[in-house]
Amino acid sequence: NKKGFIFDLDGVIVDTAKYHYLAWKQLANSLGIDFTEKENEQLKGVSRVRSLEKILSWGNKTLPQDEFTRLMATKNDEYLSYINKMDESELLPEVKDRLTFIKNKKQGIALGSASKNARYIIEKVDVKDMFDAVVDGTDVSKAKPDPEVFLIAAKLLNIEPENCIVFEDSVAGVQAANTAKMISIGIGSEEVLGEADYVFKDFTEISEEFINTLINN
Ligand code: B16
Ligand code: MG
Repeated sequence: NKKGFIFDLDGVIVDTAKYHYLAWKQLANSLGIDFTEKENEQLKGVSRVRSLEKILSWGNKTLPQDEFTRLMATKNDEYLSYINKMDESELLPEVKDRLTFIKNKKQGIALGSASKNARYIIEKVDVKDMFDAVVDGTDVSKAKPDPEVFLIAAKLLNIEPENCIVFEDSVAGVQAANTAKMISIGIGSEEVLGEADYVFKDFTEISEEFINTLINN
């Protein structure tokens, strides 16, 4: 039997949240809007458009469409200045080992990310070859918690959603996996990700035995 293992990117494979934070903070502050790590938490798993809408609403600001579009590009340029410097040393602990283990077991592996930069990032940190399918922010029309991103991934893997397992660090992503009828594994704190079927702090807590159980059930 073959299972589909679907990985979110930011917060699961790499910690790019810190770069999103720096880029959004610079942008928000330039508009006179306060932006702390607490606000940044609320942008996890959220699309770029929706993120800027939220920041503007926190600052009680509205912008004409062309200015909005320009600021999104400014944020992304700043974000990419950090991404350009990334290498495999920024992979989160034991992610690569688990990917290799799953690959050696001949299971399906897909990426399911909201980021439009996902393809570039997995190349930068040298895990691109691990994935049989990649679905990112350029492939979906509906953002998480809509299950679209994971359903497309399952389809590309040619594996039924019921036989897929999703690793996610965001609440919206866990909800998307649950709605898709996939097994949801939260990466982070039980307090935040309580809706997931299982929660682990990070991949150091996910044993090969546990992965074997997922494959065989
Ligand atoms: P981009 P994920 C998400 O990635 C991030 O968690 C979220 O903070 C970001 O706004 C979103 O990607 C869009 O990213 O601006 O690069 O298109 O967690 O779904 O891998
Ligand atoms: Mg994430």
